[in-house]
Amino acid sequence: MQIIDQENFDKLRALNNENVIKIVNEFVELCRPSKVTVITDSIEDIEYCRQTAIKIGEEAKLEIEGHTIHYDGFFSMSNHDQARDKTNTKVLIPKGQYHPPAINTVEREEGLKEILEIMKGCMEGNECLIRFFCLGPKNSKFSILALQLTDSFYVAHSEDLLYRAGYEEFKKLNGSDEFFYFIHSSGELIGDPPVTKNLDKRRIYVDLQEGRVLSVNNQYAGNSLGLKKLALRLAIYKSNNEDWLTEHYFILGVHPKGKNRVSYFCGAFPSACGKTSTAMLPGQTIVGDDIAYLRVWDDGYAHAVNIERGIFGIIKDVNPKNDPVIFEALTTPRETIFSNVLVTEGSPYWIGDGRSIPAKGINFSGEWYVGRIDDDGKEIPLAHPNARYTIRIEELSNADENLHNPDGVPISGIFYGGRDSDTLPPILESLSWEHGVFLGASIESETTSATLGAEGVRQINPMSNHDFLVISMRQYLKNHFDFGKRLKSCPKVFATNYFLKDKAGKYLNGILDKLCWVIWAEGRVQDDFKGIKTPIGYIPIYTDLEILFEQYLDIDYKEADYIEQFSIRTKKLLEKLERIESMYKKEEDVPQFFWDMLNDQRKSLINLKNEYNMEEISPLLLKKL
Ligand code: SPV
Ligand code: MN
Repeated sequence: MQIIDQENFDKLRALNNENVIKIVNEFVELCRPSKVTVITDSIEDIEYCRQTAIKIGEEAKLEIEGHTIHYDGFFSMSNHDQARDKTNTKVLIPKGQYHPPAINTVEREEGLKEILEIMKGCMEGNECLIRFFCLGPKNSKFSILALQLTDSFYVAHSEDLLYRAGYEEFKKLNGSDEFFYFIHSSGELIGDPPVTKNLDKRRIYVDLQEGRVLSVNNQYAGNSLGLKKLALRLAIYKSNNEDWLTEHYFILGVHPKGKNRVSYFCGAFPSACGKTSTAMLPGQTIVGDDIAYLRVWDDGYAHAVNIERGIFGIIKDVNPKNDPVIFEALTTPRETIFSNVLVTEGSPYWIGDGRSIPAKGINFSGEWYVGRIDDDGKEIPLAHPNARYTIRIEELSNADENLHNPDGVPISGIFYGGRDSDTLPPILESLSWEHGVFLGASIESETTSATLGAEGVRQINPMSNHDFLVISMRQYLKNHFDFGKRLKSCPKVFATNYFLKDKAGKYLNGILDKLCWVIWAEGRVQDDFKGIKTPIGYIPIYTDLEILFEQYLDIDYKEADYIEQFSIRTKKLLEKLERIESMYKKEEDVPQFFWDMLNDQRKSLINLKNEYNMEEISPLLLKKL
């Protein structure tokens, strides 16, 4: 290899791993970069990535120390690279094997042929970085190592913020091939800042057989960073063929006032259903906001780790009122990458930041001004709705002390958060572990203006993992169910819905009310509160909520509000069961417990409706049962 000099080659050789050398050789030959640089865990190597990203224009410095801006390829509101590309992300399935209907698949040989052809020479004229990371804490049974080849310094820099360094960990592999690997190239670049030119040739192909993902002609982190949603898919495959879980979960430490204790919760929420804001609730601590691995631990509890150490968060609507902790972190000096926001006089602005909108600036469309339209005649917003920030969790004042604990944290509860205006109450607790799996499998969210198409369309998103399920629903649900059965003490499972509306379309809850639901759930797992048993799960007793609202939010929570929010809407709930049934009927061999649960729910809701001879049953009536 001529394009790799002796110093860099020595860094590779020091790993004593022929598998790594083989992969590097194969893809350097295919992608033909002009130079190969191996990045170790040293401060100088890491700093090289960060500084070069700025030097070559993939990032630019902002006014505040440590802040930079990066733009992903952007041409118009309908043709861009600022979100995950579901259409061109495909799982390679060997001939004759089952193609899960929920995701895009392609026959393996055919898919490989296509992407390897696109990748021929894709790094020409560019430098290829070889990077090593650890998904999960170091020295932990949970963790998986990952090798990343990329020609994007932005990708390499983002991964420094988001993942733990792994070069030294690779040495401990003793030559084994027990690691995931990711090959990424932004492809041919145009413009200043440089963005991917050939978006029509954007491909992200997941090769389960080899434990690798090939990704080309893109820059957006959800498509390009191997360790984020690409590794999520590989880990879902691996864990479901073993005995642990990979989930699209945040991990939150809940600290009720005056109790001197912490209980850890996981939570899965589809986009725009309050995931990050739940993980960031005031007075609580954060372990992670996106992806967790869970194992049955020696103490009989489920333990979870955050496989990341940073946050790639949606910046829209982050303002001092809704998210004081993040807003503070984003407006003070520290290493932070802003992507796809507006920059005016060296400062970043985004939609819903609570400040007055600047008249002009630079954003993904170049020179931007209020009222500017794109080639499709659409008004260009000041920042993309999916504009993001990348930051380390340790930088936050609410970082949890167990963030890097190799044993993870014991999980007491799991939240599944949906979005509907008229069906589920704000919080309920499942009747059992299997009912909890059913609740997770039936998370429904209504589409919002953040995605193209009609608003208010309900979509079922099992465990918020719909886009990443590279295995059959049968296998996924069965493993989830079995996981709980192997625990001495199962986490209690809760469903949240922050988006209930009244008949006039007004939200029934304030943005911070979720703090009370979370504290109530913590009290349930610690046996502090009694619940009211309903066919769909346990709901809170009014007087407990009245106290919590007063204690945590200084709000006088009225009984009438409680009745409106927690009534059991039998008609709407039965309609929801219909939707769940019709979606799961499309899947092959859904486990029997799921159908039993669905049928039980239906029967008991019909009984309840008949017993009271009404469609909406007040929780106060139920209490008298
Ligand atoms: C999500 O969409 O769930 C994210 C951002 O966490 S992305 O990296 O694009 O997947
Ligand atoms: Mn996510």
